[in-house]
Amino acid sequence: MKPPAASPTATSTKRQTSLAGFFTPAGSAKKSRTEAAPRPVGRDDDDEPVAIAGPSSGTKRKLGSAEDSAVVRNIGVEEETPEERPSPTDEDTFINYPPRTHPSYRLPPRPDYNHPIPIMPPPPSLISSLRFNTSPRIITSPADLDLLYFNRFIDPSGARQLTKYLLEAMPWYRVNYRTRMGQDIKTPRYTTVFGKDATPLPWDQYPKWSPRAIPEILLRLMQKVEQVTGETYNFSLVNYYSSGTDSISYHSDSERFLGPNPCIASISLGAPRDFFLRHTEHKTNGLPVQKFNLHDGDMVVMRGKTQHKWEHSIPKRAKAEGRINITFRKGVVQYATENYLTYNVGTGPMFRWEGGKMVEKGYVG
Ligand SMILES: O=C(O)CCC(=O)C(=O)O
Repeated sequence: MKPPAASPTATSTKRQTSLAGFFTPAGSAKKSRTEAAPRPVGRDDDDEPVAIAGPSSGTKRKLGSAEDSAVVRNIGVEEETPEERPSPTDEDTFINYPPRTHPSYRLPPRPDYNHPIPIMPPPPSLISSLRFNTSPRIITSPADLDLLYFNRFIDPSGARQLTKYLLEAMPWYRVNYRTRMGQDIKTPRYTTVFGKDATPLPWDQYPKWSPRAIPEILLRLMQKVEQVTGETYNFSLVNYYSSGTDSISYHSDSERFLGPNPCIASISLGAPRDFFLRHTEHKTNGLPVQKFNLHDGDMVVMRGKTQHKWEHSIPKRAKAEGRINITFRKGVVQYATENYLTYNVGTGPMFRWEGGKMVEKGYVG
């Protein structure tokens, strides 16, 4: 059993507002140990084909299918009402911001590098409201599963403010794409992505897609998550599920561009949603689907063999309120940047959260 490694980084409760020293001095970056040859891979099959282009469209999943409506058997998570859920046990705040260097995220020339819209800085009240539960439950059964479950990683008051801020501050996309098999896919949720792979390729030399700097609040969260997971990351993918019809179907994040045994940290904000995991060989080994009901502020960290042996999903539901999901991952080759921008930003219009709803803003950036 692998205990969560504590980071050696010192804790600081003071907010540092200056961005001076954010840059990595030119030429100081060391070559990444994890650099590997790029290998193009297709989109992981996490979105369902939809009927937007005639014959190639696939079957649409019915809401509340038999599997989806099965009673949620939380493993490692007691059934609790929000009021009964324990408060954070280890309440500390952010560390080490802004970073001067980072082991896997090569810092951008500017903190707002390639943002399609100005992303308003997080209000100091949001920063100071964030408190963290840094004591996870370790879940290593059934076979091949290796999870850390942080009940209310972010405490409720901070989580509420963070949800509102992210909704309003982020550029959002609803990506449509065609698979190599010719299927047209409409991603059934809003997405956005920031970050750059660990290679030393300069920010302005990506031929197809230019990486976007990780905005302040996500970078702060990333550093906190690094501290409690003992891993480093360089991408933040953010999903917004506006209702129960928004979803992500069974997939694994086992792409080669994430390196072997990728660790993915996944934070939930807003309304609860079911999160299912099924073993890749469940049809032969009979392992049951593992069902969690993720609440506001919870964090699940998938590590070890989990991405290779288990698939995860957020199934559609007849009724659900808005939920944001933030993931942190580490891309080790250039293709990671291309893949994530292609499938989480795409070439379609941008949306912004205005007046309590998503408003299409056209093509920006
Ligand atoms: O929303 C979630 O909790 C899961 C998101 C996810 O699986 C992904 O972005 O790959």
